[in-house]
Amino acid sequence: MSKIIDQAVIAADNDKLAADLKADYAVLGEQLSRRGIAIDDIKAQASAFAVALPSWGVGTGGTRFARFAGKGEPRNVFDKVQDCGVIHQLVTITPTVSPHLPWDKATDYQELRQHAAAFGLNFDCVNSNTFQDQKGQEHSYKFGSLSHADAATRQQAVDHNIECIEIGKALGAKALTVWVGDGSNFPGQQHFARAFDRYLDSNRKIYAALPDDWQMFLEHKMFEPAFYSTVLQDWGSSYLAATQLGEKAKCLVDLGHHAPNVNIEMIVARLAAFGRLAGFHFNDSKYGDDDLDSGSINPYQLFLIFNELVDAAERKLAGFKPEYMLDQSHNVTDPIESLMNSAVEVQRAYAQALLVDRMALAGYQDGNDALQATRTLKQAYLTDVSPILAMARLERGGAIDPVAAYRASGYRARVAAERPAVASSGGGIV
Ligand SMILES: [Mn+2]
Repeated sequence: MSKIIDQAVIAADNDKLAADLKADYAVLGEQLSRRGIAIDDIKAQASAFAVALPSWGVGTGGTRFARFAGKGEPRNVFDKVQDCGVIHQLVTITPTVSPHLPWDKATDYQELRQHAAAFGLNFDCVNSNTFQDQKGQEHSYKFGSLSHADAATRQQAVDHNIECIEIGKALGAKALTVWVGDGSNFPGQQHFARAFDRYLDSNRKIYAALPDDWQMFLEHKMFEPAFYSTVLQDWGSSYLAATQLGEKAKCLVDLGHHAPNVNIEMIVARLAAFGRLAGFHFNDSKYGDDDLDSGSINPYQLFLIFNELVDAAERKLAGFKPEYMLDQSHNVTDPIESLMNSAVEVQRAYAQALLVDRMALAGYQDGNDALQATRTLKQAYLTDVSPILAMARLERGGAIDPVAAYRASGYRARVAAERPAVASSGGGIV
């Protein structure tokens, strides 16, 4: 496997930190053993955790107002995959890339697949794009795509999604994620029921093109780019659509795509209980679909989501196999650093959730002991699992401190010299 970052640089940085890590791990192991938890078991589970990288995330994002390009941004999908390879080498828990089409179109997908495999990467869910017009496209998506009033425009959007499935097959992916920006900006602009019917009808055509072992992930979003109504605006609409389409259709939860204060962990529990939880686009937000780094604003929410996921996994719910993906927009940081940090934050929430004393929690729930129930969750959440995550990385050849090792490697300066600045290779907010 090609290692982009010199392994000696990682080893040198690890050497500086290894003794402290070993001591911290031993102390935490002792604390956990008093709670009846074997630290090595938690480490093994954290080590097996994986979250996919968004190909569009390694470039600098942007807002409606401006985009401030970074140095050495990827010029094409091959560069994006290489940057993802850097992340995976250092954090060891990001073995897949979720591509976005047509941004990531290539002339030879076998070559692209081999390029990724050389970094230990595979391709995950393929994302279609009918929220913007592509060069030379016959019909505009200005007034919608899969739900457009015009049949030819809808068919063009369907055809694009089917092409995404074909490319995904060549890349070894097993799922298509469909998010549309369709909606309206004015009351009365769109007939809600007819628009949703057209959306469903188009999706049925896409669903019919799915291979047997594929899934179709429906990503809902409350608002933006449409600011009055959105055709798939909430998890209820998403669940309705998924059940209409068939059992291969599931609901994808993007953490930024909900109304403020919505109880996302409860939505997760509901979708998991009824076998329709596709997976996640992880990010964080303060106001809306801010696409901030995972765990940067509300890490307790992230923990509570993983609390439901660990609970669902332990209860072995039918059809429960959620896909984890990051979906963030990086405007003021090096995207590689943000993605590494975010992958670790998601893994952290998972490891914390593994520490919940579920037997005790069930007892408090059944006994109506609200305070002790919530303290049980807090005890897990307040445990600093950093030594577990760092030890897992170290044992897999990654970095104890990924950001420090990355900075020591000089990778960004190296690619800045190799990659002349481009306007944009596709990125931003999805
Ligand atoms: Mn998303």
